[in-house]
Amino acid sequence: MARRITVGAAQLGAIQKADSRKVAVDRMLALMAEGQRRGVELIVFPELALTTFFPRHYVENLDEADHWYEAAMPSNETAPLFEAARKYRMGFHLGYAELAHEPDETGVVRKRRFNTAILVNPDGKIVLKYRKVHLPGHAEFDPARKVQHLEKRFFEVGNLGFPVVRSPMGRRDEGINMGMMICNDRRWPEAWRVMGLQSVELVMLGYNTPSINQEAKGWEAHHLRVFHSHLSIQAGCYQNACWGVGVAKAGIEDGAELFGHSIIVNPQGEIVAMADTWEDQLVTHDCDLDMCTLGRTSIFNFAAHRRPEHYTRITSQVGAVEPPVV
Ligand code: CDT
Repeated sequence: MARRITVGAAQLGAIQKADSRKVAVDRMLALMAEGQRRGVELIVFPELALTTFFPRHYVENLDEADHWYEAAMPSNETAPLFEAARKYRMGFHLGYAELAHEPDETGVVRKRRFNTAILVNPDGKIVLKYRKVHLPGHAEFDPARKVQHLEKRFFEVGNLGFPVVRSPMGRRDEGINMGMMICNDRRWPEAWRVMGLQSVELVMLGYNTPSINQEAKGWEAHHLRVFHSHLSIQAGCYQNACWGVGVAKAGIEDGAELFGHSIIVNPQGEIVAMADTWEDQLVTHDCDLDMCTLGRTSIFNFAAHRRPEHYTRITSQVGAVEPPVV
């Protein structure tokens, strides 16, 4: 019998700066209730789903921004999501800003800020946590930009790697191999491969991607923004023979446009479901996990074909070097 799970990509329309956590949580609860009616067993919410994409708002002193972060998960405000998971027997993936007090690499306990995602099972238990590794944007206010993208100011680089867990979910009592990445990570094949090497079957990722590239010195065609997002997710799924659920925040948020286009992608790299609004919207697909077998036993049979002795530059080098001139 096929190993199937019905997954929901729960796109969120804009969450404005003035919106409270309750506004966001109530909208997510409505999507979970709809998911329950449509047979969803695992629902995926976007990056920083509880607030506006606040890295567009500069603060001089980071402590002034503490109100954007969650110091506890669950908290009073987010507990209803965990209750809904138990009530509907539905797992969920949630992106949020995390405030932690923990030792840094020197062993000093201090306040630390991460762009985080969690996977919660139908018992309301957190079974996996991921902290964003690839932080785009800049750390200082950039007067040349109409909209700031201060992720490098608001977050530290994640320190949990790209973990994959096998955990029961929905009908799949035997477990599914699940992993997470966040937004910009999807553009980096390294992130996908690290999870592919852990036999990931389902990758969940939330994103907040502006329709306009403020870094572009010249002009960048708008349609390419969506194309590159889809291209990255489709390639990651194909090359690692896994399902992917890419879920956006969409629409005009604090005056800045986020492009939406949430998708579910199969292990052949095909888009099987896509959001077609910039609103809160649930798109679903009944994912056959056995579809992962073809790729991983043929073209992408890693054990048979990978040649890591020729990939050492990937981990020994960061920036590109020039080739020798002959
Ligand atoms: N949230 C996030 O990572 N967004 C980036 C936009 C980069 S533009 C500075 C992305 O890669 O989609």
